[in-house]
Parts: sequence; C-alpha cells; structure tokens
Amino acid sequence: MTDSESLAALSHRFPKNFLWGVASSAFQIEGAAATGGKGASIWDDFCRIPGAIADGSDGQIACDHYHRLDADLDLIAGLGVKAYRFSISWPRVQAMGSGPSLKSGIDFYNRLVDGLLLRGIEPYATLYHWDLPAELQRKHQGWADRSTAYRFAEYAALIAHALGDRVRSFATHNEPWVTATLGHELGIFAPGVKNRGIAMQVAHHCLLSHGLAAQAMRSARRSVDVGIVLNLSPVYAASASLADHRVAAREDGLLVRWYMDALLRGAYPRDVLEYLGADAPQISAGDEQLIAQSLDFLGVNYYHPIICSVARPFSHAREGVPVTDMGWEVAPASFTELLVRLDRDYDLPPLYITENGAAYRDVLVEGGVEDPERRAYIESHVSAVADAIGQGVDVRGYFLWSLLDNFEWASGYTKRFGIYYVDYATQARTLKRSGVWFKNLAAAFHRERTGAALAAELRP
Ligand code: IFM
Repeated sequence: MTDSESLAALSHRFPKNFLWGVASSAFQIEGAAATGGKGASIWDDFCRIPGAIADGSDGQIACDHYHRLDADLDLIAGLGVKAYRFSISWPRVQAMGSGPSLKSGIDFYNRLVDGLLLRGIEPYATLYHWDLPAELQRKHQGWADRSTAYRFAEYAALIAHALGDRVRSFATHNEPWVTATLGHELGIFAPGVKNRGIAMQVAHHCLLSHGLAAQAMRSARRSVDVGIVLNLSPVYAASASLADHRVAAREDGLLVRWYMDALLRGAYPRDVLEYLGADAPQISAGDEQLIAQSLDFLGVNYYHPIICSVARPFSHAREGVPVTDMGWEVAPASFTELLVRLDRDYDLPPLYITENGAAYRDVLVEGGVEDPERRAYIESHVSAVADAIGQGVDVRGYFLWSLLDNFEWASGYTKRFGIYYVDYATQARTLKRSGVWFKNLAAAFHRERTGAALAAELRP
C-alpha cells in the first residue's frame, strides 16, 4: 500500500462527521504572564520554588503565543484540522480569581475565538487547565477550600456570557486527578502540597465545582455543551500475585472509578471511600447529585497504561517495553481496551479524545525534524481509536497533543510533545515530520468525505 492509500484506508475507519483537531493549554504556551493586568497563577508561584521545575524554567514567555496569536492560528489552519482545543487562563480573566472580568483578558480570548471561526476551525474551550489564580491559593487555600468551587462557577458563568455566543463546547476541568494527586498528594505539581487527605478534599471540590459550573453555564447560555476532561488509563497488575492485583484494583478506584462513578453514577465508589478512611473528603448532603449533572460529552486523555505492584504502586511502563521520552509505555491496544471498558461500564455521553500524543527527543537538522517514533505513536493510537469505534464506542473526535512544543510542567522545556518544533530562542516554529503525517491524515479524511458526499449527491 502507498502512503496515501494507507491514509485513505485509515481515514475510512472513522464516521463521516469525525472531528480532527490539535490541543494546547494556556499556561503551557501563552506567556505574557503579567500583561494587561493578568494575575499570577499557582504555577507562577510554583516555578519559583528551587528544584520544582527540571530546568529551572517558568511560563513567563513560554511559546509567546499571546503575542503570536494570528500566526499560530494560521499554523492550525495550515494543518487542515477542523477543531482546536485550548484553555482559558482564569487569572488572565479575573486577576484575583473573583470580581469583574479584565477587558484585556476577554479581548484576547475573543480574538482567539473569532480568529478560529474566521479560519473555519471550531473552538473547544477548557476552563481550568491547572492555572488557578495565585490569590485564591495564597489567601483561601485554593481547591482545598470549598469556596473555590463557588468562585469557579462564577468564573464559568462569566465565560459563558462572554464567549458562549460563539463557543459551543466547554470542558470545565482538565484532568482533576492531576490537580488533586500530583498537586496535593505527591506535591510534584503546583501548588506543591503533600497530604493525601487534602488531595482527596481537592478532588471532591474540583468535581463539585464542575457540577456548579455546569449549572451556572447552562443558566447563562442554554446553547452551550458542557463536559469534563479526565486522564484515564487501564490499570494492570505487574504480576499474577493477589497482592499486586489488589494494588491495581485500588489504583483503578482512585484514578478511574472515583471520577467516572461520581460523574456518571452520582456516587463515589464505596470501596474507595472505605480504603481512604480518615483521608476521605468531607462531602455535604446533595454534593454527589450536584456533581452528576448531565454531560454533553466526556473528554478522554490517554497516553499510557498504569502498572501496579506492591513495590511500585503506580508505574508508567512495564519492564523492557518501548517507552516515550517521558518513560511512558507505548501501548495503543490499552487505549482501545480503555474506551471499550468505559463504554461497557458506564452510560456514556459522546466521547472526544481530548489529548493523545508523545514526547520524543527531537532535533532540528537543516530546517526539519524527523520524528518517526512520534509518527508511529500517533498512527497506532489513531488506529486504536478506530478499533474502539469499530466495537461500538461513540467517539466523535481526536485532538492531538500538542500543537506546539511547550512548557511541560515540572519537566519545564525539556520534553517536547508538539507537532510543531519550537526554537525557544527565536520562537520559530517548524512542522515536524509527524505533523506532516497528521496533516495528510486530515486531508485524506476530508477528501474521502467530500468525495463520498459528492458521489451520494450525484447518485440518481
Ligand atoms: O502536557 C500535559 C497536558 O497539560 C495535560 N495532559 C498531559 C500532557 C502531557 O504530559
């Protein structure tokens, strides 16, 4: 099969309205950290802690996307994709996390949304991708305090008013497990707290804030679609031992069922609450019903499976398997398995793959980046999504992570996930070979679909 035949064959495995897109997040690319009265976020504070970020970097400039908006939107349009997932920086819109919105912040997101629509690209907005206004953390304990959930709902309503006439799809949170567990239990992400009880309270408040925000947005604008984005993985025991299987069941409870059950069944899993004991969160009467607002969609971020043993309860790869530059196992079949399992176990709304992609050690040679491993990763995972669709899972879109190389949180700029290579010294962007492949896939898909639509029209 030639390359173009195999792209056509792959693209045929997706339904005709399937959406191809790329994704990013505010703190990771925008820079302009204090422009226009923008407030600091907890990541600005966290980056100042010695040793917190691998290369000692921060998000002050990042990809300077704020100042290069139009050129970056042209890059997205140049890929031929029809959707772009971005996040809104809460402290750019409300510097202190409450009160009236900043005109400069709303103007920026207006330009972003209008620029996308002008280029025929559908905006997919996320309200919270980890950059909490620092003020809410410094003065009010951030997500550990219930009041933050109510501040978040006010912010959500404000965004629905400002952008909801042009943006249909809003995800409330990106990966609340990361906010809670990496940010408050392991302390390796902002705000750097290390306390399991606080982490589980944060997990609950994030979910509560999702429910409150969904209500607030829908009353502000009836037309909006509201969903949430979870990082989900199949969780395997590292061996056949009963002890390892017990650890795997527990981790699955904390990573997958905690969030899925709360959102889609209206109750936290009782076995997880029992296991947590004194670390279980305080849940007020009615909270669980509030969290389980109907979802217009569920976003799934998948990168790798989780491997559990008594010795290593949460590992990102089995021994001796191919891994990405993050040390994450390359396991496309686990992606299919995850999607099929979700479909089997829950009454799901439409799914979107809101993130999937890989970091590899890219080098710019003579103006180009050859990244065959990333291309293989993307191809095998796109194919894994097609397998799940083939088994009846309702997946409506796939967003590649990420549009640009960017600030990879605690890894700083040492890990590159982009399909555009970013030279941080000059801010020049170069489409990597994997990006060319993704662009060709989108082109093949749209060509096949247009061809099929034309043929249908011409049929007597
Ligand atoms: O870069 C992150 C993103 O912000 C959230 N999901 C995982 C990506 C890769 O680590």
